Amino acid sequence: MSDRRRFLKSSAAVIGGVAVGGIKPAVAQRMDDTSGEYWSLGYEPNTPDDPRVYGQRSRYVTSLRTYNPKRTRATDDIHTPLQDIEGFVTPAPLHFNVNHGSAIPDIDPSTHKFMIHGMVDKPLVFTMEELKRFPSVSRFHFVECSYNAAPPERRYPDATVARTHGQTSCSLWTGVPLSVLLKETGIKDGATWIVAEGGEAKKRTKSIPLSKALDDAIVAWGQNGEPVRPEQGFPLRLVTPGYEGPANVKWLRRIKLGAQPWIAHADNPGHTTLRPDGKGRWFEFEMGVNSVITRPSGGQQMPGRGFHPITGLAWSGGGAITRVEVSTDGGRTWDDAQLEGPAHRFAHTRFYMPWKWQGGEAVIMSRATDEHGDVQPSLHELNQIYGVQTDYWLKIKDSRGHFNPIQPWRITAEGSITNAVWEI
Ligand SMILES: Nc1nc2c(c(=O)[nH]1)N[C@H]1C(S)=C(S)[C@@H](COP(=O)(O)O)O[C@H]1N2
Ligand SMILES: [Mo]
Repeated sequence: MSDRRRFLKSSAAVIGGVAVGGIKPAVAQRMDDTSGEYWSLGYEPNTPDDPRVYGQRSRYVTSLRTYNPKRTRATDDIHTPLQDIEGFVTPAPLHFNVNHGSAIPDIDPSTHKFMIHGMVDKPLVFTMEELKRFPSVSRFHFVECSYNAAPPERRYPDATVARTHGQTSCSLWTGVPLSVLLKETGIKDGATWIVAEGGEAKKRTKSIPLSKALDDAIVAWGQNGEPVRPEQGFPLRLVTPGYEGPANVKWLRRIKLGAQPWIAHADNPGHTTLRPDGKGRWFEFEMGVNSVITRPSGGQQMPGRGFHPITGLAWSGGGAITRVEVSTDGGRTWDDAQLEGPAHRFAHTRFYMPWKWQGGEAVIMSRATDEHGDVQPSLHELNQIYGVQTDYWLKIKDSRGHFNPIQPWRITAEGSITNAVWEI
């Protein structure tokens, strides 16, 4: 008899025999006999759609992800409603979602295997159960699509912040550092790159420098305290903190080590910025320092004059956010916003500034700085780097990745809010 059962029996005897006359010994017996099923007694049926079994949000909370139903590319492209997010963690059901032309695979974790091979001393295959025996880490990191906030989504004056910046989300990722697994396999001299492969029908692949794998990449099975959601890569996802979305390979099944990049499926230069000759760069991993005001923001209506705090999110592929400044006069003057600490590295960071709207026109915007001292550029500054005029971004056909200029919102005298990114 286990200690626990012995305890239950003897305490039941005390209750039944001495202390509380009203309680029938049958109660104690049931506790004892059903060993383990006690907690389901009185709560039948214990079905998954019973909200007491798996929680649901209040029916008064209606925030949803959004997508463009007319999209012609064979890519799911579903955006996070950033205007509704509290704090800096994105609830998994509202995490943005990009899938390149394959259905979300239905992977049984009990049969899923993950292989590391190539330029290693000892190729290894891990089951999920074996992976979970390694010491795990839990870290807050954003995943951001390289196309987040790119010109097509920002072209429209009526664009909401979900549309302009909703391809970044932040989760607590739990898993084993890839460096720990590479200690098990060993690394052959001369290995400098890895290629990671997903487990969907098209087996999307991405080349990543080995240095990142050894630095802080995580082979993750947990997201915000529960298993990674199918849309985010269940049962296993590679998380490469601060690197562009495609380097965070979902449904991870294989990593191969080699001496050069593979020119893999997701290595195509459409994700990157342009070289002076107008061609896309091959590799560009780190997402730039970025921020956006999420409230008040595009498409919202100011409820009236008076106190309206300005709040938003900042993040950087360069590490932690150290400063966010806010301007309410179209960039003429700036004030330091308050950061909701601690600011985690490669994570969304909430900023906040008290503000009184006096009625009348105002253009509000935020500018982030990261731990390297990188400052988010204005559109004007980006134009100078590229040697282009603003017109260029409005005309190019394909979207360009890694586009992080300051996002101004115009508040009209009537209190409606529009996207002013091309006007400043
Ligand atoms: N296996 C696999 N991994 C993938 C993708 C994919 O289509 N297949 N899309 C990538 C891209 S382009 C992005 S932006 C992120 C999106 O992650 P999310 O869907 O969890 O938001 O996953 C990346 N990892
Ligand atoms: Mo992406």
